[in-house]
Amino acid sequence: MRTTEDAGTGTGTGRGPRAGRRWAGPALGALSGLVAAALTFGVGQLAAGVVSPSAAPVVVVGDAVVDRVPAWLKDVAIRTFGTADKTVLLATITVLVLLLAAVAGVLARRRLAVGVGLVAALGVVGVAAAATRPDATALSPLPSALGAAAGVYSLVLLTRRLSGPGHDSARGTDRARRGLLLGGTAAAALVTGGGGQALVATRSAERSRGRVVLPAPADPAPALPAGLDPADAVAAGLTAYVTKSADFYRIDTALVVPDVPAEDWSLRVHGLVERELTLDFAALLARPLRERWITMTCVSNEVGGSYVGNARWLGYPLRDLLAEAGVRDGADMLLATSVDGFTLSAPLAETTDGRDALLAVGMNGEPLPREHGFPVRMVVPGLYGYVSACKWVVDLEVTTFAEKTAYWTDRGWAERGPIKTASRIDVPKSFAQVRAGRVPVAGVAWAQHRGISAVEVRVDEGEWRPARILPSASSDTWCQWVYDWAADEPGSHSIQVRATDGTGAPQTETVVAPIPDGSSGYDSVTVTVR
Ligand SMILES: Nc1nc2c(c(=O)[nH]1)N[C@H]1C(S)=C(S)[C@@H](COP(=O)(O)O)O[C@H]1N2
Ligand SMILES: [Mo]
Repeated sequence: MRTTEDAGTGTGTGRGPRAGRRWAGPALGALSGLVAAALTFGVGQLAAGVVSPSAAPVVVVGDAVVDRVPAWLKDVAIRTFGTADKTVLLATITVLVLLLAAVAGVLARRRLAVGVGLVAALGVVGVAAAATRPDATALSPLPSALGAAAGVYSLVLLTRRLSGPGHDSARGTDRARRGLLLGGTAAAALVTGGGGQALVATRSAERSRGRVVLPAPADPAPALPAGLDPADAVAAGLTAYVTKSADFYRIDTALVVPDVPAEDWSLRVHGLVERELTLDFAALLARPLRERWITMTCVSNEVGGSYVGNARWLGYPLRDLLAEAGVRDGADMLLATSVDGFTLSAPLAETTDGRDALLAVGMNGEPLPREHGFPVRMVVPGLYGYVSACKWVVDLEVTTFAEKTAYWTDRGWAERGPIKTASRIDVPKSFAQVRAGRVPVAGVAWAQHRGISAVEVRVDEGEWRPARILPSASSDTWCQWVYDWAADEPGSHSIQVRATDGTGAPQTETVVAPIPDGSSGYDSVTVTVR
């Protein structure tokens, strides 16, 4: 479709009112495209609020991207953006779509079919992504399809109405009409999008979580020993022994937190077992539950990093559940699947050797927060999260490493993931200026299930000196340590820390990156004494 404005631009002289009009056409087109895209997102979000939050157009495309990007790129993204990688990805997709929509809007003014085709193609990408998600249902493509339909419809409407003749005769009313159309569509986008957001916020998992009443543990966690969290060190920045759930690191592949009401949850245990089992939430809560302090660590944690946290977990021992199912000979792996399709391969040996490997329902005295796996997740002391801590777990298959692989092991991470002994300096912070005299150096050290037997500190690569290890609830948690440094010499100094685990094995000095089986090397800080 050719418009009068477009026809006129060819003769513009580059200055004055004509120059303004030369850009008016494309600018209106771009604006139409943007507003149509906004309506696409709005309608898509509204439909997602009804169907499922994870079916929102940007989210399904993001999920599809996450599953398809090569492992190296994923590592770069995690290294660059840390836990903000999800936000960055969703924002990138949104900006790309908006740009393409603006282009579609411009093209539509010359040829409606081309612009519409571009918007429809974006819709097809969304529908295809939605339909191929592992948790896809028949309704999953609906938000993308409805969103794209609204986008196409509004683009056609805006292109036709905004490029019609008549504006030369009645410039004022024309501008008002344009404003009304664009503004009206933008308002519709806001209302549908906002409504969708509101629906998502009140989705069932949130309400379900509010109704859950956890039973008292049949086997409670030990009381915390005295002497933890020395006030001066904590005030200076030493990590608290117990990590508040709200501060607990979050690592997962889910772009939106899976929405699993406890009433709808069930777990299937199958594979190399004598008897298949299915367990629902009420049946799980009815079992005698065990409560334990367990420190979790992510294999992606860099030396000195913060992807580690210590919480009080309430759950049912996986070992007892598996004994009930009867593990058959030859099995060596437990393949856990999350409701969103994520899988992990936990070694059966560590899961059933008597340690407190839990099918957990509680964290720090409350139902699991949704981001941490509500209603049910696994927690296994001593193994990195990617081979043990399946959140939103719905399926446990007893199998073998020879037979099956899982999400991260398919992407180059090690098959076995025992946590490496590590220690971290929390205070002083790197590049801190400290007053000469007694300077408290403090941090945490962990070697889950082996425990920590010694922590040592050295300054400027001098003698290793023992730090004081504070008591901990069990060998399955980290411990805090404190070292009193007599900082007498002004100037720049480097401080290093190393730990020894409960078996007497020293922490590895060799510096390696997290991939494939966890980082190693000593943490260090440089401070200036004045
Ligand atoms: N469903 C699901 N479970 C998962 C993951 C995931 O991506 N999806 N990530 C694992 C990884 S790599 C880690 S380190 C822990 C992190 O648990 P948190 O987010 O509760 O700290 O969860 C594990 N369980
Ligand atoms: Mo992890």
